Order: sequence, then C-alpha cells, then structure tokens
Amino acid sequence: MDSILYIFLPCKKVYPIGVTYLADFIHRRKPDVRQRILDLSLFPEAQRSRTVRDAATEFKPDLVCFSWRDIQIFSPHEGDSSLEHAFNFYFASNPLKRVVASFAGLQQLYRYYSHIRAALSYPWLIAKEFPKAQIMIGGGAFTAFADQLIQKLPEGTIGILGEGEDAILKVIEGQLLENERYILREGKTIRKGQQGAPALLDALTVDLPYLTSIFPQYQEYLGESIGVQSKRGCPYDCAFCLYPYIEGKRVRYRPPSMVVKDISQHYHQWGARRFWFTDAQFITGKEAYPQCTEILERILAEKLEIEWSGYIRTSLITPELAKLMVRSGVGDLEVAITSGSQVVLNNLHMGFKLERLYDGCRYLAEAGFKGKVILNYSLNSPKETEDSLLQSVESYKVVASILGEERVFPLMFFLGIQPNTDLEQRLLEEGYLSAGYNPLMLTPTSIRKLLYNPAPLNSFIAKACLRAWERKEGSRDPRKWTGSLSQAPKESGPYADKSLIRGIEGNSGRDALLSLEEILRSRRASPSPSHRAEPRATSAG
Ligand code: B12
Ligand code: SF4
Repeated sequence: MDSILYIFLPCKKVYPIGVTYLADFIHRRKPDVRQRILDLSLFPEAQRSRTVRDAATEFKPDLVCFSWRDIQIFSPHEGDSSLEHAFNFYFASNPLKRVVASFAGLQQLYRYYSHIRAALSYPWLIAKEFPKAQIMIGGGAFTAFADQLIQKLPEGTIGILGEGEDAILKVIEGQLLENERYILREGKTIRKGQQGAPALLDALTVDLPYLTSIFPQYQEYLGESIGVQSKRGCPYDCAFCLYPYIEGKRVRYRPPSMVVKDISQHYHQWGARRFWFTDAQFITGKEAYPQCTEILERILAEKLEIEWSGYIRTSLITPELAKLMVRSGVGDLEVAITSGSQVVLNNLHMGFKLERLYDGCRYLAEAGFKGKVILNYSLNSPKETEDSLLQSVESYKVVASILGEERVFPLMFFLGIQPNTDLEQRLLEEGYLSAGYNPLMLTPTSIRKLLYNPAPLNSFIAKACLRAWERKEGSRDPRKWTGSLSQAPKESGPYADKSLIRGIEGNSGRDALLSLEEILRSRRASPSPSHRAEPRATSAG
C-alpha cells in the first residue's frame, strides 16, 4: 500500500492532533507513502459526502483511515444545554417547562442519532464507491464504543482501540495485526486482538513542514489552541474514567526536548500561541516531575510566550512546579475536585487527598497564578449524603478563599457512565444497569440512568441546578471564555470580549452550589425522617 487518506470525522472544531501524529509517524518510516489529511468538521454538513467522494477520487488512496473523536451529545455537565433540558424534563415542577424540555430533548436526540448515522455513512460511501481501498477506523469515540460501532461499519473495516501508529504501519506493510488492539467483524463473528508491548514514544516529533504540505486545511487552526501530547497512559484508577482504558495504565514519556520542539515549531511556523497538553494527565505522579519540570524550563529557555493548559492533578503541584507553571504561561485550568468529601473521593478511587489539592491551589496562588479555575463537581456520586454535599459546598469556599472568588468557577459535571469503566462494572453488578445494555442507545430512561444522579438526593440537586440556571438564563459553558481551549482568539482574550463577560456573569455553578446549601440547611432546620438521606449504595430509584 502506498497512499493513505486520513478523514477526521465531524465534531465540534478541535485540532485533529491524533491524525497529525499518525501521518507523521508513517512518514518517518515510509517516506514514499503519499498521505493526505481531510478534516470534515470544517465543511458544512451538506457538503461532506461530496467532499469525501472528491477527495477519494482525486487522491486514490489504498488505505482510508477514519478518525472518530467524539460521539457524546448528552454531556453530563452544565456547560451543555442538553443537561439543562434533561433536568427540566425529569425534575421541573412546572408542567409547561417539562413539555418545552421534552421537545428540546427530542430535537437533541434527533441530532445525536443523525450525527452517528452521518459519521457512519462516510465509511459506507468509501466501501461502496471505492471497494479496493482498505478502511481503518480509530480515535477516542471509536475506542469508547468499538463493540457497538463495529457492528454498524462495513464488513472488513479494521477498528483500532487506543493508539494507532504501529497498527497502521503493519497494515501498509501487509503484516498481521498480531499484538494490536484491533476489532474486526466477519459476518456475525467479531475478532479482537490484544496489544502487546505499547509503543515507546522516544522518537515522536512532528515534522511541521511536511504536515503543512499534506494538511492544507491547517490554516483553519491558525490562532486556535494546538494539542501537544507529552506522555501516554495514566496509572490512576478513578472509577468513572475511561482514559486508562484508552491509553493504558503504564505511563510512557516523550523526551521534553521533542515536546518543546513541537511547541516551538508551531509557535514559529504557524504563529500558534495557545497549546493544550492532551495527556490524560499532565502530572501523572512524582515520577513525572523531572519530565514536567524540564518541559516548562525549556519553554522558558526558548522564550516561547505561550499560554498552555491541560488536565493537571492539582494535588501533585509543588511550590517549584507552581512557579514554573506560572512563569511558562499556564492559562485557565480545569480541576476535577469531584467532591468535597474524602469518603466519596476514596470510594471513587481518586487517589488524592483534598488537603493536597488545596495545597496545590495555595502554591499556584503564591506563585502569582492569574488564570481562572473551573472546579468540576460530580455531585451525587456513590456514597454521597447530605453531609457530603455540604462538604462539597465548603470545598468550593476553601478553593475560592485561596485563589479568589473571582477566579474560581464551579461546574456541575455529573458522572457520565461510560463503557469499560469500573463504575459501569459496579452498576452492572448492582443491577442499576442491565447486562447487554447499549450505551449508544439513548431513550428518556437510559439518559436518566447514564447521567448519573440517582434518588434520593437527585431531586433537590436538580432543583438547585435548575434554580441557578433559570436565574442565569440557562446554563452555559464557561470554557467559551477560557484562553486555552479550542476557540478563535476573538472569543477568548481579555475582559473586553462580550462573551467573556457573559460567561463570568453566568457563574451558575456557584449559584447551584449555594442554592443546594440553602435547600439542605432549610431541610435541616425542619427535619422530617422521610427527607433524611442515609449513606446508601448506588442503586437508582
Ligand atoms: C485532551 C482532550 C480534550 C481537550 C482537547 C484539547 C485540544 N486542544 O486538543 C478538551 C478538554 C478541549 C476536550 C474536550 C472534549 N472532549 Co475530550 N478528550 C481529550 C483526551 C484526554 C485526549 C485526546 C487527545 O487529543 N489525545 C492525544 C492524541 C494524540 O490522541 P488521539 O487523538 O486519540 O489519537 C490517537 C488514537 O486515538 C488513535 N487514532 C486516532 N484516529 C485514528 C484513526 C485510525 C484509523 C487509527 C488506526 C487510529 C486512530 O491513534 C492516535 C495516535 O496514537 C481524550 C481522552 C483520551 N485519553 O484519549 C478525551 C476524549 C477524546 N474527549 C471526549 C469528549 C466526549 C470531549 C467533549 C465532547 C466533552 C464535552 N461533552 O464537552 C469535548 C469537546 C471536544 C471538541 N470536539 O471540541 C471523549 C470522546 C469519547 C466519546 N464519549 O465520544 C474522550 C475519549 C474522553 C472520554 N470521555 O472518555 N477533550
Ligand atoms: S480521572 Fe484523571 S487521574 Fe483519574 S484515571 Fe482518569 S485521567 Fe487518570
């Protein structure tokens, strides 16, 4: 095989880092292989099939690699209006609101199914009109839902879970996919492979001039946040998290010089100023300190005036790292505190102590951190009680007192149940989920289950959220105004920007927490036995 067309399936615009790494890897090993990257998100929906057809006709690929990043539509966080509609539908006391929400919900369900149907139609188009081309598919969404999606894809499609570099190389070399995490459907039979030793990342850097030549749409990302991966794998066990399943638990590091070379090339050649470390976790543990430190020191030494962000375990931030982070341009951060109760955190196997998280925030404040912090709360996690909910409200106040209230934005991020996680396993064992359920099949009942917010605490958590969102004219995604995410500069930047000001005014997560506190305290003032929630197992009402 000597030509590969990568097709990034449509999703909300985000730099398609995965396919850029794949193309770069293949180019280094097989410079004669012709490659092209096509990002379908950048085309209006009506033009996408034609674009795929035209690209395949013109490029004549031997191998078409589809990359499927996102599927999720009913996201479990308040930045997404679907959560608000779902809460109104299930919990609003005003029947009119329920009716309005049910229509909005139906529209969203329609969009959800159309999105999946459309994404599946492109591999089918290639299979029908270009039958000689081999089809492969991978990416985060594919990995998450591989068992369901492979049934819907053309027979013979090679699905890859997790990283794809070695697998693609083997396919173009005509080697067997032994020791790769593949999934393949032959009639009704599904074949799967297991990854042997995961690839080391010691030689991974991006050749930007080459990438520019095979990805003419790169210009659409000038001024956007560019993804950079500094390591793969996460050793933690957080019960709801899919990342270790996707990337593996063993942490593999890229040499800091290569990570910073990536940043520096994008900085100088594309003028990129905002970067996102796409690692499942940037500070994976104490063992990661030398790599993280060297990356930040090199950013400073090379005088790269950037703003960066990523998923960071605040509990692992030391005073030295905090200083380096601030000096090297750390921007807004999203901190998954999850709960203010150590019992709830321990039950989810989060592997950090709240006190250490507060310490990390303190070190950031002392180092002069001026960014914003989105504090993600997964209220009503297993083992939640009224007391633990109040502890979550307290934890917000602690973080706000350390970093300043004007910098801390709590966000309600309910646990979303994902396949192949410990949480899913527990809930199957408890009978909350039924064996063989289809995580892609959304119905009013399944959405209610998958946005994890079970009885008895569910109704007043929902009430607090709805009360807050109503006051703020609906929930909105505070990410819109963060500097480090994938938004054009006009939407980020300093406070002069209108959407930024609206975002700050719409600090509805704070209101939701404070409303919750009010509701809980007033219930305590007039206790009634039927109202008191005891510590409980996770079965839903
Ligand atoms: C970093 C990240 C983000 C950052 C992105 C920042 C940026 N500027 O890039 C932020 C915080 C913005 C983000 C947002 C969201 N994300 Co996100 N994100 C991730 C994360 C942690 C890493 C993705 C990444 O870039 N990895 C690094 C690159 C190199 O890897 P990659 O793209 O996956 O590609 C590799 C493999 O997938 C594979 N591969 C990819 N394509 C192909 C194709 C073929 C043929 C083959 C063989 C292999 C292959 O090989 C590549 C190289 O090894 C993943 C979880 C994870 N650990 O993977 C979730 C993940 C991709 N995100 C997810 C989601 C849902 C979202 C959101 C939609 C959440 C929401 N509701 O708001 C948003 C919106 C994203 C958007 N389109 O704008 C889901 C997708 C699964 C799903 N349920 O659909 C994931 C898997 C997390 C999860 N829930 O489990 N995200
Ligand atoms: S939540 Fe973060 S730390 Fe926990 S397993 Fe997932 S990536 Fe790792």
